[in-house]
Amino acid sequence: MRDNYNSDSIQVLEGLEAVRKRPGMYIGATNIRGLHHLVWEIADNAIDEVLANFANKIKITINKDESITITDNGRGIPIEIHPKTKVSTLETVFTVLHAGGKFDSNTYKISGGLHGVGASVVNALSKYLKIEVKKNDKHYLMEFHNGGQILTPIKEIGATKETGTAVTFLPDEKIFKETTIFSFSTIQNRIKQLAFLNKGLEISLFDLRDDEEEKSVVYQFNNGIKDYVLELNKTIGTPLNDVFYVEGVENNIAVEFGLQYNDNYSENVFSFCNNINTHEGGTHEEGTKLAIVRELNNYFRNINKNNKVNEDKFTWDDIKEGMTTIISIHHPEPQYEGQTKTKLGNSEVKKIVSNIVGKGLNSYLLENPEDAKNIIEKINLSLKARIAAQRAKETTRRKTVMDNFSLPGKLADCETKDANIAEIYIVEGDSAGGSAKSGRNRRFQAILPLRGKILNVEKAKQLKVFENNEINSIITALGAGIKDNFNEKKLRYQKVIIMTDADVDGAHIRILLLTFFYRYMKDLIENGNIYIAQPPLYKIQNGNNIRYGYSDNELETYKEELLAQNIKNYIIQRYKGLGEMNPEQLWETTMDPERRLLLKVSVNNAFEANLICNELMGENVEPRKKFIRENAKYVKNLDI
Ligand code: 0RA
Repeated sequence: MRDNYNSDSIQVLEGLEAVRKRPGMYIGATNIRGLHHLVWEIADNAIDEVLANFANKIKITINKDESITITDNGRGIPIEIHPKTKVSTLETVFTVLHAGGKFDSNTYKISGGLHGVGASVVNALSKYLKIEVKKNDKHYLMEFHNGGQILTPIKEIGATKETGTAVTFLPDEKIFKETTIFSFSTIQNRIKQLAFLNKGLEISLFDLRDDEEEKSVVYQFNNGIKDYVLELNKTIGTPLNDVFYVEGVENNIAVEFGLQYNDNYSENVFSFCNNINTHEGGTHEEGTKLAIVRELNNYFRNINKNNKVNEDKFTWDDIKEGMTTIISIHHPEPQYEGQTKTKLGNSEVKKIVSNIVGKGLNSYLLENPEDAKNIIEKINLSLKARIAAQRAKETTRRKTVMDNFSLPGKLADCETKDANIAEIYIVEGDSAGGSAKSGRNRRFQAILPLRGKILNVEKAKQLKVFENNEINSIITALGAGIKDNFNEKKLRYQKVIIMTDADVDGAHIRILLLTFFYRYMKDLIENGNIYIAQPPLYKIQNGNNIRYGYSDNELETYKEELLAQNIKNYIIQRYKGLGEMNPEQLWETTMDPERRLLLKVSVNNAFEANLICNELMGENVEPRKKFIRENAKYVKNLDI
């Protein structure tokens, strides 16, 4: 289909001025995310050439001057005159908005889709942009500057036997006011993911900014999604089977799927369409689940002839525990829905995916009886646990009804019933809880003290989670239920603030709490209801003058200021725990809305956060220890 590309299909819509006036509309924001968006945009075009099987190498270079060069070994962007615009196709692609056909499926554009706004947007937001095309035994060059104005019209600069495209752009600092510095690790993470998602593609990153050491990485995964599942699962637990892998194409839709169980209990289903993580799922995920449930039940019925029951025995809830699976599809005309436009809507996809995954899984189970046995055993255990958990839940529910929605005894609730102004502090330890109770503004601040460490939900079976006292108090205090039954309208507090000591134990408790919220009340994180309190690390007192330091840097600054004023008799107190502060101090430094510092936990990238949770919470103790050691305040890492 993409071989029939011709320049006619490029639609001429509007000029580049609009992009410079309202860049946010095209790339989301002009912050560091928006800056990297430019890289994804140009890389997407090269990936399209890979998907069309005309290229297999992409190289990204961060140049000394913070410009980026993206090179591919494809056919080279067409340079002949475009019938509609009367200029070269190359020029059209870089000057006309939506050229490349977001609204026209009859073009080469296939990857991206979410941010498929086209190369012209990158040109509009760049101070300088250069394209080099090698094709027809010639080497061509064209240059733009000042947001897409032609600097050098297309011209031949030499002869070559090679083919390919190289785009260099320098983002305009008048647009990207926050920063124009690229992050090696951000680009590295994304190209590694692209290498997993595009089997066989060799994609490399070079960083030429540091004279002392040139950094570079190269990725190539010849087993695609299979390698991806292996890598993900490795961070979660011990594998129970070889990766089941299948790929297929139907109706121009390419499907790639991998599955592996581990000895843990969390569900890790990830889906992609055109290389984009579809956080909200959609029809490809539905088709996958349908096929897995159907085939596993079929298999179980067949090996177990005595089982006369006709209905399905295993539900998705039984099957998903400890499963890591990735479904990746490439679709020429994706339709996205949902709040963040990350839910695939194309209805025909469900059946196609269900067919391909189902057929593959059926043969895999028959051909690998050892693996099949391990999987079935695991699912049978989950089934038993589910039934037990259901009973436990029913008892709890009955109790709640009889207790007339009684709140946990430890909770010091606030006076207001208005959730819009109410907030709850979840506090580590009874003594800090005591100070917080006396120090708070009881009109709108509730305090829930926790005793000791809370359960690690990543390692525990569902039943244990419901039996855990600390977790039960949190669920009851918040009042909004959990998982699929979570109802944000019933949430009793609009801010849920985690307040723990500023030490390693505090960091651990914070991670355990966040993991619990991530797995059981994900909406809370996604809606921005979860916050981390920031207690001070130091008190600096000279006479009646008291200041608090929230970081080592701040302490140093204060010391320098005092020195500058020739003040030498001051006292520095280092707070080791919340308990060392009296109620007034705790109010002043950490709880007073006028003065406190709260960090909002946002999971912009739920996928990565999930990985961090798994890495930290799974059986493997080493990554967790390492992470906690390195990262007392790890919120920044979640907030990608
Ligand atoms: C359409 C047709 C042809 C090449 C491309 C698109 C193309 C676009 C990009 C963007 C970045 N790298 C690219 N590489 C190729 C080929 C038309 C022909 O055969 O002349």
